[in-house]
Amino acid sequence: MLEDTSFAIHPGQKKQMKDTNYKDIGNVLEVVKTDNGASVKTESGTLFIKFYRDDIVRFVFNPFGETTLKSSPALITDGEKTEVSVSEKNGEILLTSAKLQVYLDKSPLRITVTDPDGRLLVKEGAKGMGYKESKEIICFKEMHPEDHFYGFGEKTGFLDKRGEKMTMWNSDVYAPHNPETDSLYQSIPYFMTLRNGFAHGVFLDNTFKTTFDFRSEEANYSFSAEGGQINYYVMAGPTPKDVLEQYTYLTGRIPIPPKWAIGYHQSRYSYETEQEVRELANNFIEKGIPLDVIYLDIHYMDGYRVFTFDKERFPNPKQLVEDLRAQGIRIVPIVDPGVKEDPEYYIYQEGIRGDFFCKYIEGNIYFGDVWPGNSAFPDFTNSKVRRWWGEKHKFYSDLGIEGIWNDMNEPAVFNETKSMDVKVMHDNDGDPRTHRELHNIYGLMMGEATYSGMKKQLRGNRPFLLTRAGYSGVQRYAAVWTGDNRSFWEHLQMSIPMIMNLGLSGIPFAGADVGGFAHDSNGELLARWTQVGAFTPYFRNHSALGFARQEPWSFGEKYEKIIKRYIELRYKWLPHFYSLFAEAHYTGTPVMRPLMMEYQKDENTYNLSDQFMVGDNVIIAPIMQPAVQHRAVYLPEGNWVDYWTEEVYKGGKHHLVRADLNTLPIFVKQGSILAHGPVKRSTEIKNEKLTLHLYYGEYTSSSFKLYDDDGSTFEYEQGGYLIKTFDVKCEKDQISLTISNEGRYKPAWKEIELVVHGAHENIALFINGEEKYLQKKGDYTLKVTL
Ligand code: MIG
Repeated sequence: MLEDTSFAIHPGQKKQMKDTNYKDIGNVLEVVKTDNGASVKTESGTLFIKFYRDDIVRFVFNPFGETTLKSSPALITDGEKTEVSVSEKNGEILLTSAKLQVYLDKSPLRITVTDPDGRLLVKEGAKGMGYKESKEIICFKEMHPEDHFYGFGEKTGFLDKRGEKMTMWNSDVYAPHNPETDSLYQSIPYFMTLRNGFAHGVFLDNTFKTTFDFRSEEANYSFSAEGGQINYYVMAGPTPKDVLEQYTYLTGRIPIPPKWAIGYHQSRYSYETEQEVRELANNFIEKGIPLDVIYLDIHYMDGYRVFTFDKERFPNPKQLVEDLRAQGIRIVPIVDPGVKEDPEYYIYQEGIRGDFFCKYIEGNIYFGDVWPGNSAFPDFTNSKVRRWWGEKHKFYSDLGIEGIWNDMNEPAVFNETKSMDVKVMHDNDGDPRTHRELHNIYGLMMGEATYSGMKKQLRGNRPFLLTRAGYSGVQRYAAVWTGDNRSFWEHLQMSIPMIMNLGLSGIPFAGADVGGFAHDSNGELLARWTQVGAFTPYFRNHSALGFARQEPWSFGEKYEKIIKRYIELRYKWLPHFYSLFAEAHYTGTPVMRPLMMEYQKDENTYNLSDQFMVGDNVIIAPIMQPAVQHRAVYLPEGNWVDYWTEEVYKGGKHHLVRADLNTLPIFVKQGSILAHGPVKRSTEIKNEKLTLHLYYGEYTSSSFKLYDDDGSTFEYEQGGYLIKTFDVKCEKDQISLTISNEGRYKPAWKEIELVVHGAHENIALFINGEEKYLQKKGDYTLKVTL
């Protein structure tokens, strides 16, 4: 391949001299006020400006035809009625809502968006919106020296994407995941800008291949698409959490996951037989290592035909699922989109008879080579097909299965382009579009089909779905894992900013293959990776065929002990995690956060890629290098308590901390609360007990919302939940704890144990205004039962 030689940088290479001549969308000819904004006629088309709320405004422009307000399936709302005033002053047009101001320069048309105080969000300068005859569209915006950029879904590299150029094109990338690896499995054409401590968001809802360029020019960034309309939203912030709330108002939030899905998951490509799966489960039980899920990768199927089991390897899947379930372990099978071309296979037959597969405009079915060999691909852009595919999952739910793993749904195909022919014409519910346009939503639509189907089959129980591919909105259906990483320390390091940016992209339920997928893992790496995994929202150990096994005991007792300790720690923290998942469900705020989300004015956090927060009061600073027992940790303002030693660290500076292989550095902010449960072997074991840890610190305060519900049904949508809010206020010699309750769920735990850390003598504890306890002895710990 010529690209792999020096020919790639030959001076005559055309590629290097890409045509950058965009046509500007021209001058404003006329402005007409509309319900939620304005319709602006320009020399080359019509621009719609539509407010979705006070704090969200959309810009749509079609340079090649009628502008339409149609949205991609990422959107779950048409917005709400918003007061917008339109006026004209000194030749400039101004649209205002309570939280945003949009200025239009008329010739040429240039847009500026500010907050009500005139603080700049986005501004067009020398260049604005444009297009090329090739049907490309582009938007330039001014870039300021203070700008930092986050989000963009699943990208390699560091947290802050300033200086990067990124392409969105769902791609199956086996193994590399290098800093320069660009398109991965997810396309989330959205980002958040942080400028001088204020955040705002931009979402380019365009399903074509899109590019976000923060590299090519010093004073501008751009976002562009290979086709379609200019169609983007500006979200006002001003905090990163506000931006997430605004973005997920548009694209939806995660359902509360079933409790079992936030436990520990064990996977391998593949556990190949029923026997092997049973032995695996027994091993966990004998060793007392907690486990909630075992995955079945592609070997469970009959010749890789989805919705089948191989009769020899898995003679009695129903019994297997039932027996494991009795042990508190669930089975999650893989389901790929490719359907084997086999006239004697029922799914293929139904797909052909129902006309459910992707086709060319000429009518012939598109076939691609994947695991089962030549295969057809359901056209998930068609709601009939989604319904059919969803109903097919009865095959799994009848066996007692409640979780599905969608892989290869970019879709990945074994060919030169690695995917489906872009000329394939999707049905798109009667509005046919090419694969070039809809490629990036194939995985999202498969997710919708699978999630909705499973939800129906499970009759009231929550399904769990894991997906590799997605587009904005994928969080409504699935958790996301970051695909085929490798057992390298560098990949452990990279997983942290990647998962944080997924969280900043509306996808809070995310994680990487713990231990690394390809390549041989080792004890030290697995131990350190498990420490991290225990605090990432999605926690699964997975590894590939042909490489070292990496179950917790694979590298000897020394490592097994440490790995077990951290899986147990995850179970201890489950009530805390569950509360954070509920927060994500209600607000869009991610479970795992960059420090910048809580400390947006603190520059030290802006590109901090090797530490993260769990909720708003815990900092995890893992060791991610071999043979290293020390690291620098940045702690923002406030006092921080070492979770293990209770040593107090002053914030606003860096510290050198020591952490032997047994230790994951965890810091808890003074004044805050952690919720712990008992260590259990599985979330199915019902020995509920709740312990709250309150970290005393003079003149500190916090608010913690403990969330609980039955963990398995959708009753929480009808008030079947409990939110207990704990407002903490610590003063010189006193702690006031105010507790309020919401919801009607009666939790399994009957009382809460409260452990106060760091309280010195004579501290009075007030609960809802009543003095409950006076600390007498100097043992620095209070124990009361609430
Ligand atoms: O390598 O199904 O990312 O997790 O084990 C191609 C086999 C197919 C890719 C997934 C990986 C999974 C594997 N799959």
